[in-house]
Formats: sequence, C-alpha cells, structure tokens
Amino acid sequence: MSKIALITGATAGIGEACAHVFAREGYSLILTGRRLDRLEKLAGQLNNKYNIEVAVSSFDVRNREQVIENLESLPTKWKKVNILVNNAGLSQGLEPIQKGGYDDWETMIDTNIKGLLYVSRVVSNWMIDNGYGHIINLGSIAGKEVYANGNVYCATKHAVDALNKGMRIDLLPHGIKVSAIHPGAVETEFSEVRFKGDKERAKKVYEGFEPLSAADVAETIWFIASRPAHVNINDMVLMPTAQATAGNIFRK
Ligand code: NDP
Ligand code: 8X3
Repeated sequence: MSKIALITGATAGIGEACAHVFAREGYSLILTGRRLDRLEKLAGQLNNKYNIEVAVSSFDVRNREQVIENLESLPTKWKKVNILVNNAGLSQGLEPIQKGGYDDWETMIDTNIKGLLYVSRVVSNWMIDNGYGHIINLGSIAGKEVYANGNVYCATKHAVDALNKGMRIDLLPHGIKVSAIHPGAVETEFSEVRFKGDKERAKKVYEGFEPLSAADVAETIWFIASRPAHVNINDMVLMPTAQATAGNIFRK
C-alpha cells in the first residue's frame, strides 16, 4: 500500500482540498467528517481520478467514544498512517464575551480542542507503534492574535498552538514530526458555519479583497508534508496578501 494520509474534516473547505492534493500525490486516504454522503462522493471522485484507495469514517470528533471506536475499527493496514491532518474545526458566533452563546462556546471548545486531542491520542499511538509519522495541526491567525468578538474561537486556536508545541516535545523521542499551519482568511464554508447558515453575512467577510482559497492552504500543507525526513516546519503563518493581521484587511 502507498503512504497514507488521514484527514479530519474532509467534507468541505481545507480538508477536502487536502484530500485532492494528497490523492494527486499518490497517497491512500482516510477521510473523516460527520457528513457521510459527502465523504462517499469525494472518495468515489478521488478513486476514479487518481486510482488510489480511500477509506471513509464518519464520526463527530466531539464524541470521544465515537472517535476511538471508528478509528480503532479500521483494518490494521490503514493504521500505518504517515500523515495526520488535524483539520476538523469551526467557529460559532461572533459576539462580545458578555453576550456569547453558552452552546457556541461548548461546541468550539469540544470540537477544536477536545476533538483534536481525541484523534491525536489514537493516531499518535499508531505512529509510535509504526516508528514514523507526521501530525499537521490546523491552527489559525486566531491562534496567534485575538480580534474583537473572536474571544472563545481565538482561545481554542491558541490552545491548538500550545498543543502543537507540546505534542512536538512529547513525540520527539518517537521520531514523529509535528507541525502547525495558521491561515488568515480562507473562503470556505467557515463563515457560513460561524453565522449559522446566513450566506449573505458570510459572503461579506470576503468582499473587497482576495482571500486565500482552500487550495492555497492545501498546497502549503503539502509543502510542509513533503520536506525531507530531517527537516520539520514547526509553525507557519499563511495570510492573504491583503491581510496584515487578524483584524487588518485592506479592502478596495
Ligand atoms: P469548513 O466549514 O469548510 O470545513 C470544516 C470541516 O470540519 C468540515 O469538513 C466539517 O465536517 C468538519 N467538522 C466540523 N465540526 C466537526 C465535528 N464535530 N466532527 C467532525 N468533523 C467536524 O471550514 P474550513 O475548511 O475553513 O476549516 C478547516 C479548519 O481550518 C478549521 O479547523 C478552521 O478553524 C481552520 N481555519 C479556517 C480558516 C478560514 O478562514 N476558513 C482560517 C484559519 C483556520 P462535517 O460538518 O461534515 O462534520
Ligand atoms: C479563521 C480565520 O480570522 O476568521 O480561523 O479567525 S479568522
């Protein structure tokens, strides 16, 4: 079997774009997300186009039992994972702290921090057994800076930044690489999810400037994944040219 990449949140946006790039590069893929119909459709497309093996596993990263059961029940050959792209994540709401939605906070913390931890716990043990592996975490510019009303989302991505550093230290003796990429604005379903299906409001986020595309991020993740064995990119911030900081976008 060829090298294997496991991509969480492959049903949309950056995860889906990563699936295309790693398929193009000849990887076998494990694709995860909650929307099984999208996973199956994507698996069929990639299998037809690139003649690669694709396994799909549908679970909610917030549910620890589901994560463990679904991943551990994969056939042994699929546990030889070379690359884990810890991508599943989301933002919910954009409110000042005193008005934040309790459920929104729980969803972001459970998905972006605890979900990433559950998946990493399972897959890092496979990698230790295999004696190789590379974990690439999706942080965000929101994990490097804080912007108005971004409070809890920013906190979850700051947590990813810290976990990325911690994992790298803990997995160092096992020869496992750990990297993070921190993008600025990327036009995906992210803002539609943040604004709970309000497409008009979501569209406005990307008006007047050229944001990153999901493909821009996926190609950079491939760059990180394809460095020689003795080279690791610890941390990378990737911004649209029109965006200087999280809160500073030049719009025409
Ligand atoms: P999308 O909304 O387009 O994709 C998010 C993906 O995460 C989907 O595949 C979704 O799958 C999955 N996901 C969300 N919640 C869960 C869950 N509970 N269980 C399993 N999968 C889940 O957004 P992006 O592609 O933009 O976001 C991908 C990552 O990149 C996120 O971590 C985000 O924080 C980060 N990021 C995004 C930026 C942006 O501007 N877009 C910038 C910086 C970082 P499903 O709904 O099918 O479960
Ligand atoms: C997504 C980018 O700036 O909306 O992580 O937080 S931002």
